[in-house]
Amino acid sequence: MHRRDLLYRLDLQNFTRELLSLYDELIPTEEEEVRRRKFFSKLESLFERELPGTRLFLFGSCVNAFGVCNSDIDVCLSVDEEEPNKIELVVQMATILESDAMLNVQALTHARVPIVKFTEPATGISCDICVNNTLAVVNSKLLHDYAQIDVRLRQLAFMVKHWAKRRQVNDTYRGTLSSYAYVLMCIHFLQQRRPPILPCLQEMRPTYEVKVGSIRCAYYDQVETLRDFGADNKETLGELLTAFFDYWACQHDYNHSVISVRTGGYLSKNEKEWTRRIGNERHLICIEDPFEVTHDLGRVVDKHSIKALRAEFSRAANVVAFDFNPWATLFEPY
Ligand code: 3AT
Ligand code: MG
Repeated sequence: MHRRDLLYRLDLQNFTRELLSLYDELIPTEEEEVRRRKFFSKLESLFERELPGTRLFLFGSCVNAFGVCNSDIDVCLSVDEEEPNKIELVVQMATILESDAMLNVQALTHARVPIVKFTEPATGISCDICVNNTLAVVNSKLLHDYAQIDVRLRQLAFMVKHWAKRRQVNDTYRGTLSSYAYVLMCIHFLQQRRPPILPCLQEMRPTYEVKVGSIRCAYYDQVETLRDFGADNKETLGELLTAFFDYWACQHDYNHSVISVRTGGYLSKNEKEWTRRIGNERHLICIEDPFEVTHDLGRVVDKHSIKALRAEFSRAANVVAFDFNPWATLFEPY
């Protein structure tokens, strides 16, 4: 091995060590998990009393394995009605939560997905509750199942989410991507490594199947049988994060390609008919939702935010390739 290659290897080893120690710091503690479980059972009792006949489900990062410490909690209220009046229910929940002395209760009735937001005073836990968002519960399970196959997915996604929050490119209201979109980007990326680190669960014999409205959600969920799937690939977290940023900075074909976790590969914008701007949807970066396949998670990105996003990918790629202390510079607040 050349001296230069040897130095590069040593740097990468160092980089991986630093990233893994950050990963450990970001994992929620057992104490936090206990606090969250208590919070949720208290909420369940409140709703049993005040809205009998409904049920609460957790979704998002508190159950999908991609929640870092102090994340908020996403809850779905499930009501037995085909077309419930979601706005009315959100307002009703806000009243219930306010009379239970919750803080900062806000009913966001005009959001794409109406929600009520609040904070529990005793624990400081922030929580969002939406209505009948069964697909989000199912896609949280899919992400959780992928995370059981190879620990490098959780590690990579923690780094990418942490980077996106620090660099302010994790805000759909401001035209950048959701945490959910970033995790899908990580899954897709690990499906593409050679040898692959993750399989494509939706292309395998389904062992789990539910129907959400007209959408059939089916995939192989016996992931405990796949624990060795990525064993032939020896890439470390430092190598993967470097390659991830290089992919989104230099290699992705933004003009033609759609990434698809569902198929474990790429689709073309043409076949998805995501080539024209319709309303505010521009498809400047295309990430297919694994179940709601007409849904592009990149649709929130506009002509300004795509520039900011790609500039951040390039910055990250440069930092990890050339910076003397990449782990420090990479996560510097924007
Ligand atoms: P944070 O740790 O809160 O940043 P998260 O995984 O909870 O990450 P979000 O709060 O962005 O992610 O979203 C909560 C869940 O809602 C994640 C996913 O199950 C669902 N979700 C979010 N955005 C979409 C979307 N555009 N389409 C479908 N499901 C979505
Ligand atoms: Mg969340």
